Amino acid sequence: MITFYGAPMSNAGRSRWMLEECGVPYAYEIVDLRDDAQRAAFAEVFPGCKIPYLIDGDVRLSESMAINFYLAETYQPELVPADRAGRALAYQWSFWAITNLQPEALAVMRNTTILPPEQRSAAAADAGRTGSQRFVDQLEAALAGDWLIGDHFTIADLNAGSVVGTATRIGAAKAGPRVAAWLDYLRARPAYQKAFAPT
Ligand SMILES: N[C@@H](CCC(=O)N[C@@H](CS)C(=O)NCC(=O)O)C(=O)O
Repeated sequence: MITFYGAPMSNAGRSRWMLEECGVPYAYEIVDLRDDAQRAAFAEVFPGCKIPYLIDGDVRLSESMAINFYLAETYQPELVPADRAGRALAYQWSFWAITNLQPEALAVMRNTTILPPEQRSAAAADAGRTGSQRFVDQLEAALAGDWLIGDHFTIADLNAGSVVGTATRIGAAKAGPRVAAWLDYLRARPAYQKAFAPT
């Protein structure tokens, strides 16, 4: 049985979504890292002390994108493009989301909600909005059909969609019509609904 450590409204959401896409049973351990006792207990399991974290037999993994590739390749291989160029595109969109868009959106979140008001910077939030919009516009131009790669849903849609969904939901960027329709398809998926249902 897989054990999955995560929490609502965190980077773990995209790996929980992938677990639901794979349809494998798993034990969901919710960890509140702001709670000292829970943090200490989780550090015994994973000294890096970040969620998501996954244990599947001998496999122990952190990093949501790595977890998602492992889960898809192991349990739902059709989510990973079979050809090398398609797989490279899946990596491209996954890294694009987590290294380009996510830090910009996080800058908006930190400077509008996470930091105490006296530590927030309006300039940093504005810069984050500008950066986020640039990347979401890039995606708008790249989305030629319904999905990022080929003619069906892949891990690229899930990994990128999880970050784009957050960036647009918090108002870091506005989705153009193609991105908005794509996000609607993603949010309508039963696995998405299960993963993000209130716990
Ligand atoms: N790049 C990692 C980021 C993981 C991460 O930063 N998780 C946050 C929750 S959203 C966390 O565990 N923070 C606790 C800490 O940094 O101490 C991933 O995508 O899995």
